[in-house]
Amino acid sequence: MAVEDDLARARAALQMINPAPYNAEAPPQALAGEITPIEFHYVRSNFPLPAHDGTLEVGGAVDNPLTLTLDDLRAMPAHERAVTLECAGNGRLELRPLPSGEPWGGYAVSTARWRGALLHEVLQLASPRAEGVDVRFQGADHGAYHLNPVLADTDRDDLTFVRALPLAHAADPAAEILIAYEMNGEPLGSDHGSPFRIIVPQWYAVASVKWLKRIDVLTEAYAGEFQTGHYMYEWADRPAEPVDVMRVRARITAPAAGSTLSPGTCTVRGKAWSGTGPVTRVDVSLTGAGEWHAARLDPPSGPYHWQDWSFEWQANDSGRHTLRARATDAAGNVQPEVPPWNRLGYGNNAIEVIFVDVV
Ligand SMILES: Nc1nc2c(c(=O)[nH]1)N[C@H]1C(S)=C(S)[C@@H](COP(=O)(O)O)O[C@H]1N2
Ligand SMILES: [Mo]
Repeated sequence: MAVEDDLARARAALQMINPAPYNAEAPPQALAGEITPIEFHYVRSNFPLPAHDGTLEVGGAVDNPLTLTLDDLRAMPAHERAVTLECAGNGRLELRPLPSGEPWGGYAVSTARWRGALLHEVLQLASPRAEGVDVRFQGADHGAYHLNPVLADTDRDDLTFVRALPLAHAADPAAEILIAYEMNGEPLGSDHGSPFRIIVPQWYAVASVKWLKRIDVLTEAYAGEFQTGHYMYEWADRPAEPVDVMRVRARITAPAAGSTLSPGTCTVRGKAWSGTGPVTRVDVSLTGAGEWHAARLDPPSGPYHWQDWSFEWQANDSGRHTLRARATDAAGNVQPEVPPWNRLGYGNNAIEVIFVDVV
């Protein structure tokens, strides 16, 4: 009972888009601050909340298999990073024709401070063999899954959430991948993967496996429903590609879409992020057509953290106005005008358009 009350409280501030499995967007104010409060952080789960026995097995092609507890992870050097997580399906609702999948608007994105042990140090303890190719992460969550008609019956009846990363990335100290047990200074809550989860900076959040139960080093590339079935960009005109790093994107957080303003100076502001970041410029358009104006862009306060931008708009003319914001990142990626349509609706980073009225 107490547990259910806690869960209800934790979920009260979110915009639910699916009750079972529980999926919910952040409220717009989640994007206002540097860090999203836990109760505003979006939640995306493919299965019901699992039971977790508190242990983590590390095995497969390793010389030294391990069983770790939360205390073991806490006894290792702790590492903390603010990491912006975005669901690969964020913005799916804007795509036409509407792909199947959770109908995310634009708020399946949040930033939290994650603290945990470093994955590469855990892997070092286990000592992967030279023939290792991928590192596979298994969640404790599982259940019926009928979203892919080509799945084997056994999987349709009971599938577990599993993802993998290339061993070279998982074992790279520079990747700063965490086995996180704290979020914003508190023990991980059940919706976010308690007692511990993976956090993969810069990747769409599907890589950040919650309720982590097993880590296995594999000697071949992993194929599985959440790796090579779903979470693939299925393009109309070229071969499919795996969903990996977050595409460059800006959101407008003020003024609110559809709001009415008085004439005068209006500060247009928002957030911008990229998995191939940092973001190096944000431009604002006030007409819906060309004519982009450079916004002021704050430097990132961390390597995996969304950035603030703002633009002083002289909103003197009454009437309806079209505001757009477009981000460019350090790798030279720019947001497209038209959402990149793919069958399962991932990676929509099209330029946001809002309307406001000056009266
Ligand atoms: N075990 C497990 N991990 C998971 C998922 C899941 O369904 N099961 N969903 C993934 C997806 S698609 C996203 S977007 C993020 C969401 O993390 P959050 O709920 O903490 O925001 O978790 C990822 N990790
Ligand atoms: Mo996701």
